[in-house]
Amino acid sequence: MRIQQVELRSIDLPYVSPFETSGWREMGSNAILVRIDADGFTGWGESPVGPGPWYNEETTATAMIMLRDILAPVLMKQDIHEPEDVQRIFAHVRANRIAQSGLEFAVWDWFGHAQQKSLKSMLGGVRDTVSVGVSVGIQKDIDTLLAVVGGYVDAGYQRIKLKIKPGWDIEPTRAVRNAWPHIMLQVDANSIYTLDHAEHLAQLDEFGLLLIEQPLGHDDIIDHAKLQRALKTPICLDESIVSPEHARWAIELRACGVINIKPSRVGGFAAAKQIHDMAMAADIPVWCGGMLETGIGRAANVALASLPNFVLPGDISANARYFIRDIVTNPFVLNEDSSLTVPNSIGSGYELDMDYLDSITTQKVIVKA
Ligand code: OSB
Ligand code: MG
Repeated sequence: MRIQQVELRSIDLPYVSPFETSGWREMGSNAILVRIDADGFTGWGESPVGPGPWYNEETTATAMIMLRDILAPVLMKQDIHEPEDVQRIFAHVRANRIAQSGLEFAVWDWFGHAQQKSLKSMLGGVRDTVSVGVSVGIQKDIDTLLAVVGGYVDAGYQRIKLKIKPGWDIEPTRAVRNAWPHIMLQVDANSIYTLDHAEHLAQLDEFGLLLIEQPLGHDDIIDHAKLQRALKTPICLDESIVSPEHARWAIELRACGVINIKPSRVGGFAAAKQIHDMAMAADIPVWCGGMLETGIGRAANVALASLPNFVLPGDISANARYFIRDIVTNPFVLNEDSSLTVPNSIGSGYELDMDYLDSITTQKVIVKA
């Protein structure tokens, strides 16, 4: 197939509450949604970017320009025989992986619809449900944190991830661990610490955490390998693993015991699958991270998390944890065992609420072949 038209939408979709990490605060999704049309079929994707370059180098504005001026025109000049072709076509594009991933995802979705297959079956998923948890942002004080976590535990979430930063790490983690001695607990620093904090971070070892996510530099692997030797708790890399090559480097250097896979961070599902397979061969468990995706990206993450080596709960909470109103009419609902059910329907299994999507669209750009 050859893509005839790409439609790019900027959106403004408010979160139920602000989301705060060690480095930034978000009020709503400013993702770019990508629609492709070819041969009478449509595919949708999502590039979950935000206003500033706080997670990686990309922003809503840069992703829009990359998609409009480079990625869509390049892709529309090529025949695409299978979704994996996109990774080959973009092999010479540097960085800008979240932008790439929105288009790649739309191509997977297009093939799902054209070939009447579910994304789960296309990716090689093996599970009917996937275990999930919640990522809890930085709160104003520990009482508020305990109330927020308590709400999620009452809603049925059995794994909690706490965002941490200097001044908000050991004590909040201790408080949550004391309140819920048996819950699966992990922390995420979003690159705020340095090796000088090794002894400080080792205090987290007493809380029986599943993992400590991305304590050091967003592009570091070497210092993470050093830090891992000073910690009992497994380090999980997020920001640092932007490609299958980076995953191989981290595994060879023993920089982590766990990998967080986000298809958007690594440029798409082909790369995500390669990292999954490589980690499985090296006995490194993986889990599916999130970028506060809308119902479009969420459904894709659920399908990906049904692959065999996704053995830890994902940051893929029910849609209602994120948005007052999402852009899909069939949101995921949490099952009693803290899981989401993987759709078997064609594509990734969501139904778009087009009128509502139109109402939260702030800019629409059409690129024609
Ligand atoms: O570091 O995992 C992260 C959200 C946006 C950007 C980066 C991260 C996150 C989260 C939330 O932790 C994950 C989610 O629930 O989508
Ligand atoms: Mg993270």
